[in-house]
Parts: sequence; structure tokens; C-alpha cells
Amino acid sequence: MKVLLVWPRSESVVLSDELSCCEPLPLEYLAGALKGRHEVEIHDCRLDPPLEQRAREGAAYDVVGVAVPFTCSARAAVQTAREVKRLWPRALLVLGGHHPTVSNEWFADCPADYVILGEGGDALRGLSDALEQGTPLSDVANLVPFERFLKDGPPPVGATAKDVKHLAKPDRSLLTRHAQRYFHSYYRPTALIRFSAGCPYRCDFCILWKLTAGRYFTKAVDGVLEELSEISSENIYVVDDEAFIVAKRMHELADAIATAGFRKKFHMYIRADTAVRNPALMEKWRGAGLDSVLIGAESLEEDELDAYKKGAGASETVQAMRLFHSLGVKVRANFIVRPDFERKDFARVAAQVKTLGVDLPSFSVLTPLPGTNLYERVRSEFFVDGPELYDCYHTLLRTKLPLEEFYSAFADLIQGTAARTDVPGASQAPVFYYSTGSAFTRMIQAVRDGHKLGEPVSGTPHLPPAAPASYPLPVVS
Ligand code: B12
Ligand code: SF4
Repeated sequence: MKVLLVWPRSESVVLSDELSCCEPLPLEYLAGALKGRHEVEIHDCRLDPPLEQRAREGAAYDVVGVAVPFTCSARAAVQTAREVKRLWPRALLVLGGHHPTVSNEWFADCPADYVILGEGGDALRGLSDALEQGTPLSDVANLVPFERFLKDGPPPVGATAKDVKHLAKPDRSLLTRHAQRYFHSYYRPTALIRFSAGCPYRCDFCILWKLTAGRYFTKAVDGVLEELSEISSENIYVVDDEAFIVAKRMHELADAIATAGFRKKFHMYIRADTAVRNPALMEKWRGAGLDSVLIGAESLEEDELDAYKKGAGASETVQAMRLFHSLGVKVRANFIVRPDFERKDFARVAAQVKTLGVDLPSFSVLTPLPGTNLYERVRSEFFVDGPELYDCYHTLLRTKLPLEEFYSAFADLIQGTAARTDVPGASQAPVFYYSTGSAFTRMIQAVRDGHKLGEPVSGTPHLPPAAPASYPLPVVS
């Protein structure tokens, strides 16, 4: 079968492609699962010429898969799906990705035929095999007819969880044409890799522990080394939810990376308390190439941390900052801006970020992302809605400050704390993500204009089915 996989353009007006444009690793995973059995191409709408050009050049496909990676890309993905249906009306059109795995909202006018839920490789291979062999598609697990998906929605989050150990290796060869153009922050170019999936913690606003049904899955060390050996980029963005949960394994991986002689710079997510508990591991990873970490600090206020069910205190963030600075590892720390923030709260967070000496501060408005416990609880309180508001730079909940003033204070916070350190290639002016040119100015203006986005919610909003009340206890493998 001939299969085309499409990554939509970015919808978000704030975190634009000028600040981060990463390789579509999910599609490379899918291509890896089809390798040797079906013919696959990947189209990246952010970098490739319009899809129409492919059709004009005579390309034809049996299956076209359109990714919906974020809720905020739902509109762009639906537009892409319509374009695909117009260009290749006979191809089977399949949606997949994070957003349809957790929600069926914003798809009403999408012409898709099927949706694939969760890790998509096995289902896409099953679908392509079945089409080739003429066997029923109804036998393919995690493949749902689009009409049924629209009517019933996806199953409870986590129902399709899969151990990443058993997934086929991503096929990176299909995007070598863009390898030099994919970047994240000042990592230019960068490749993406996944060492593990899931998280044993239970933060209230987070979907990641739910996606793996509370489990923590790891890839085999040999498999990681094999992938690293196929990546030419020096910079590696590890997209794990929390890479360092199993310390023993991470010691082994760092040793294996050092022994193999890789010269890489890693950017990785870690909890502050994990780092504080494992200083020797952090030091070993520094030696293996750890260049920067992203910590979800969220807040330095204990009552806020408790409300988020973070399971760690502010002192751990302070200690982790000291540890990483002593090792020469740069820290990006993210803080949550609550809709009920007043001017004094914005000022407090700005002062805390400066005192901590965060290298790259970033901020997210407390966003009830679909499928999270927070979402289930507060969905009925939204005063405004629209997929573009789920980019963590907009509020769906009423603010204490007048809305324009809230966005203005938020923009001032980002601008006032923006990094000014001497990272090679960074400009001297305040920057975010070490942006170049006037990208940061455009980002700040988009934040200030936040009140202009979204549709007012009137009456009782449609409530999706509630998630199951309990999830399995953490299993650390
Ligand atoms: C890396 C990453 C990014 C990178 C970019 C990723 C990229 N390639 O462009 C950056 C930093 C730019 C980013 C930005 C954002 N991100 Co982000 N990101 C991630 C992260 C950490 C990993 C994604 C990944 O590569 N996973 C590994 C792949 C292999 O797994 P996967 O994505 O699940 O893919 C599998 C399935 O979904 C399925 N599948 C995927 N696509 C398709 C397509 C088809 C056709 C089919 C059949 C199947 C299929 O099969 C895949 C392979 O098994 C996830 C968290 C996570 N664990 O997924 C958050 C995550 C996706 N991001 C999230 C968010 C909120 C954002 C932002 C909106 C927020 C922000 N302000 O930063 C922005 C949006 C940017 C934009 N341009 O619009 C949320 C999404 C929640 C939601 N409902 O929208 C997540 C889940 C994290 C979270 N905290 O909840 N992100
Ligand atoms: S520690 Fe991070 S990944 Fe784990 S549940 Fe909390 S926010 Fe999500």
C-alpha cells in the first residue's frame, strides 16, 4: 500500500515555528512500523511545499494519515484533512495523535474515514495489511470508524496504553531532507528521541500519567543506542515525560552512552525531586552529555503545589537549581500562571524566578487539557472555548483581573524574566527560547492580544463522558 503521513502546520499563534520547529517523531514511529511492508512518505506542512504540488506531480495514495498532535492544532488538522480528501478522494483518510486519543471535540466538519487511538504503529500496519489482503478493518485493534468516534468519543484515557519496548524503531530516513531545519530553542538543529513513556506521579493538570494508565514504560538500552547511532545531529531533545524515574537504568544508559563514545548534547525533562535524590546520576549524565533540563517547577507556594498534587515541595526546586548550576547544566523551569492571579502574584513569580536564577524561565496558564482530572472538574466553568485556547498561553477559566489586564500582566512577566545569558548564538536582548530576530516581539504581542481569541460559552456546555474514578497504582518497570 502507498501511505502518506501528514503533519499539519502549527495553529498556535504564541509558541510559533519561529521559536520551535521539531521533527514529527510520531510519524517516524508510524513509518517504522510500516517499514518493509508498505511504501511510506511523510509530508510536513510547516516545511514542505503545499500538498497540492504532490497531487499535481501525480502522487497517489491508498491511505493518508493526518496527525492531530495537540488540541490547539485541531483546526489546522481538519483543514488539512479537507485538502487531502479533495486531492485524493479515493484514499482512506485516517486521523491519529494526541488530541483524538483524548477527545472528539472540534472534529464535527472533518471528512475522515477512521481514527487510530493511542500509539498508532500497530493499528496503521493492521489497517494497511487488511486493505492489501481484503480482510475486514473491523478486526484491527484501536481503529475506530470516524462516525462512531464522533458519536461516542474515545475510550477512557489509558485504555490503549502500550509498552514502548515493543514498538518498532522510528524510521528517520524519510525526513533527512529537513534534518538541518528542525530545531528547539537554541538547539539548532536538533533530533528528537524517546527513552521512556509515562510517569508514576499523579499531577492534577497532567495527562501524561493517564496516557500510559499509570504505568512507566522504558525502552531497552541497546535499542536507545541503536537509535542514537542513526542520528547525525549533535543535539538531542529527549521527549520523555520524566526520563530519570528508574535511576539504575539511567546509570546504565549513561555508562553505555559514554562507553560507545557518543558526543551528544541532551535536553531532558526531569522532576526537581528526582534530581535532588540522585545527584551522582545527574553528575554522570552531565558527563554523558546532559546540557539542559526542563523542570516543571509550577510554583514555589506549597498550597499551590498541594492543589496540583505535585507530590514535591518548593525546597526541592531550589535545591535542584543549585545542583544543576553546580554541574553547569542549564535549567528551563516552567511556572504555572493561575487565572486567579492578581498583579501581586505576577510580581511574586517574577521575583522568585529571578532569585532562583532560572536560565530559561517559561510559563503556562493553568490549562485544563482534555482528559485530565482538572478538565473533568472545571469543564463546566469555562467562559470561553475554542481549540486555539489550549496552547497554555490562554485562559479558559475566568480571571480575577480584567481579561485584558491579565494578558498584559502575563506578557510583562514573560518579557521581564526573559533569558539574557551568554548562550552561544543567543542575542543580547531579552529572548524567549533564544529566539532570533523579532520572533519574541511577535510572541509577546500575541500574548497581549490573548483576550481576542475564542468563542464565548453560553448555556450549559456539552460535557464529555467522565473518566473512570481510579487508575492503577504506579508500576515502575
Ligand atoms: C515534544 C513535544 C512538543 C514539542 C514539539 C513536538 C513536535 N514534534 O512538533 C514542542 C516543545 C514544540 C511542543 C509544543 C507544544 N506542546 Co507538546 N509535547 C511534546 C511531548 C513531550 C512529546 C511528543 C512526542 O513526540 N511523543 C512521542 C511520540 C512517538 O508519541 P505520540 O506523540 O503519542 O505519537 C503516537 C500516537 O499519538 C500516534 N500518532 C501520533 N500522530 C499520529 C498520526 C496518525 C495519522 C496516526 C494514525 C497516529 C498518530 O502514534 C504515535 C506513535 O506511536 C508531548 C508529551 C507526550 N508524552 O506525548 C507533549 C504534548 C503533546 N504537548 C502538549 C502541549 C500542550 C504543547 C503546546 C500546546 C504547549 C506549549 N505551550 O508548549 C505546544 C504546541 C506547539 C504548537 N506548535 O502548536 C500536550 C498536548 C495536550 C493537548 N491536549 O493539546 C502534551 C501531551 C504534553 C502535556 N503536557 O500534556 N510539544
Ligand atoms: S511529574 Fe510531570 S509528567 Fe509526571 S504527572 Fe506530574 S506533570 Fe505529569
